[in-house]
Amino acid sequence: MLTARRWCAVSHFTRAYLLHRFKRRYYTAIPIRQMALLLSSSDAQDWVPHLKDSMTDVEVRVWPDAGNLDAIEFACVWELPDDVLHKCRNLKVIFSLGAGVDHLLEPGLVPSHIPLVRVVDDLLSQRMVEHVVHSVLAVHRRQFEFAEQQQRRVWRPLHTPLASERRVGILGLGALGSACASALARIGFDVAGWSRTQKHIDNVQSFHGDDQLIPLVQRTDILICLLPLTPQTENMIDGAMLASLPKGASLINPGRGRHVVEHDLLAALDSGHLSYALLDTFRIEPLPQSHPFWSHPRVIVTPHIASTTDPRSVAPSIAENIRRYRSNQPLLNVVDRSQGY
Ligand code: OXD
Repeated sequence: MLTARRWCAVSHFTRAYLLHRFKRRYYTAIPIRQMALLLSSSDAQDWVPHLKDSMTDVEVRVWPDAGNLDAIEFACVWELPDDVLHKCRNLKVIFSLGAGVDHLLEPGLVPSHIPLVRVVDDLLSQRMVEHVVHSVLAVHRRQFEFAEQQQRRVWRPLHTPLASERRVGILGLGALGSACASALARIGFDVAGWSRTQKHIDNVQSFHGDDQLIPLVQRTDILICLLPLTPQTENMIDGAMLASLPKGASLINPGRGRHVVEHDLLAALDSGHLSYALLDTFRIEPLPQSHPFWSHPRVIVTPHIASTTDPRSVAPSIAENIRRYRSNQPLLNVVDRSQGY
């Protein structure tokens, strides 16, 4: 047994030799765990430089080159192979690369005991504001009717009310919905919004709870859906809700395709009750070639572009959350799995 007294007594060379033997024997048996982040998304290459710049001490690995899964402590995911996260035994936090997390909450896809963080980001909100303001103004200023008149070489001025005479209703007043509500109110629209709990946004009337959903819809000329997709909101925009809109109203849906009962929407457009549907999200994406939305004269299809996550601003906020995790501070923007967002 090598006691402290004997250790001091041995020569410098003997100490160095003994230390060398000790390291060879034990250090090689104990694997040195390096912290790694697994990235899984079809646009992973756009994220890699920004993640690497934001967190120099974390190794960024892109699926399927994941290496030893025991080293993975963080995962940034959008498209995700079925069981990979369940195999990462040391996983600490999962970051969604988008605002919506509905697809990640499909049963069994991500381990339910690991915190899941969603994107809340100014650039994401700004892009959504641009999409929504553009869409509302296009309906409000009758752009689609003038385009149709142009096809027929018709010169016919159509009356456009003032923005203050147009009632806009937003379903969902989270980060995106409230940014859009404020921007539309600043332009002068008569804006109201509906959410589960009451919200206070300047110049925006707040409706909340089940009882106030239909009253919000009944006072709305342009309905915008920015709800999270949950079992409670799936198929919410159905025949009954569409029938509650005033005749001639329009729908803008950058939320999720599964909020809308497509058959009911087509019926409301065909009967003339609804004027236009501007759809950016669909039940199946890409929208199948044979889908009636493609050729419907009063449906405007965009390919899920309303807003996109920008790695320039989101990578630093992922790094900040990792820093918070390591210093035992509460994480930001953690999904409440009981609410589904
Ligand atoms: C998102 C999306 O949820 O792109 O961020 O749809």
